[in-house]
Amino acid sequence: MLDHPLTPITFQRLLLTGAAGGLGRVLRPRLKRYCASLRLTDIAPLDAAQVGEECVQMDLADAPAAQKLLQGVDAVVHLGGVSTEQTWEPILAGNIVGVYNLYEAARKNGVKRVIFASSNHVMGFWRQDQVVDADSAPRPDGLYGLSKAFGEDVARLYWDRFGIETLVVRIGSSFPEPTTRRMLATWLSYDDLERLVVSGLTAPVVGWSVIYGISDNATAFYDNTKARHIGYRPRDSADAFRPQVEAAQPTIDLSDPTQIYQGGAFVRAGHFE
Ligand code: NAI
Ligand code: 15L
Repeated sequence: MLDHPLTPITFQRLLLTGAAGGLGRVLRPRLKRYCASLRLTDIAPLDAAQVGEECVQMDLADAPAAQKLLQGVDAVVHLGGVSTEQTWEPILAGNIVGVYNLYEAARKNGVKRVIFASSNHVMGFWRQDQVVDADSAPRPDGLYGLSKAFGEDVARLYWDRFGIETLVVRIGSSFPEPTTRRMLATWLSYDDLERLVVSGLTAPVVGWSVIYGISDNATAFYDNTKARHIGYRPRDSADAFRPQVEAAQPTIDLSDPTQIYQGGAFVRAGHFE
C-alpha cells in the first residue's frame, strides 16, 4: 500500500471485478482511498462489505446481472475472469461472454472508462529477445491469451463506436516478488500496480490505449513509450532481486520454448497437450 494516495478522492463509485482474486484482494483496500463507494464483485464469495463497500457475488456471463452491476458506476477496474490457461468452457464464460456483457452494461449505464486487466499472454509467442510495444501484432500463446486479445478488441469497438475509454493493461507478472529469470522482465510490484491503475483512472485522455503492466525492470521485453500520456511512472524494479533469482536459476535452456518465448510456461500449457 502506498504511504499516501496519489490523488484525493476522485470517484463517487468505482467497480472492481475479480475482487476475490489475488490482485482483487491487493487492490480492494487501495482503491477505497480513491472513491466514496467501492462496489466489489466476483463469482466467488467475497469478504463481508466494510464501510464504503458494496459486495455483489455474480457470474459475469449473466447479462442481466451485469446490467444491474454497472448501475451508478463511474469507472470500472476489470480484473474478473479466468486468469490462467484452462479449458474452453470457463474461458468462454468469463473472458468472452463476460467481457462482452461488461461492455454492453457499461454502454447502457453510461459508464465512460474501464481499466481492463489484459495479459502479457496476448503477446506470448514473441521471443524474449524481441521488444514489443503497443502497436506490435498480438501473438497469443493459448486460449487464455486469445480470450484476452478478444477482450482488447471488444474494448476498442466500444471506444470507436460508443466513446467508452479503456486502458488495456497487459499485466506481466504481479506477485510479491520475482522468482524466475523471466519474471525479472515481467514483474509488476503491487505498489506499481496501484500506481498504474490510478494513472489509468485519472489520466485526462485515455481513448483506447495499451500499456504493459511492469515495474522498471532493466531486461523488460516491453516498451511503454507509446503510453506516455497515461503518466505511469513505476518506482519499483525486479533488478533488486536479480542476484537471488540468478542463484536459484543459474542457466537458461535455449532449446526450451518455455524459456525462449515471452509467454514462458504458457506456450506449452493447456488442453493442446
Ligand atoms: P485470479 O484468478 O486470482 O482472480 C480472478 C478472479 O475472477 C477470481 O476471483 C475469479 O473467481 C473471478 N472470476 C472468474 N470467472 C468469473 C466469472 N465468470 N464471473 C465473475 N468472476 C469471475 O487472478 P489475478 O491474478 O487476481 O488476476 C486478475 C486479472 O489480471 C485477471 O483478469 C488476470 O487475467 C489478469 N492478469 C493477472 C496477472 C498476474 O500476474 N496476477 C498477469 C496478467 C494478467
Ligand atoms: C498471467 O496472465 C496470469 O494471470 C498470472 O497468473 C501469471 O501467470 C502471469 O500471467 C505471468 O505470465 O507470469
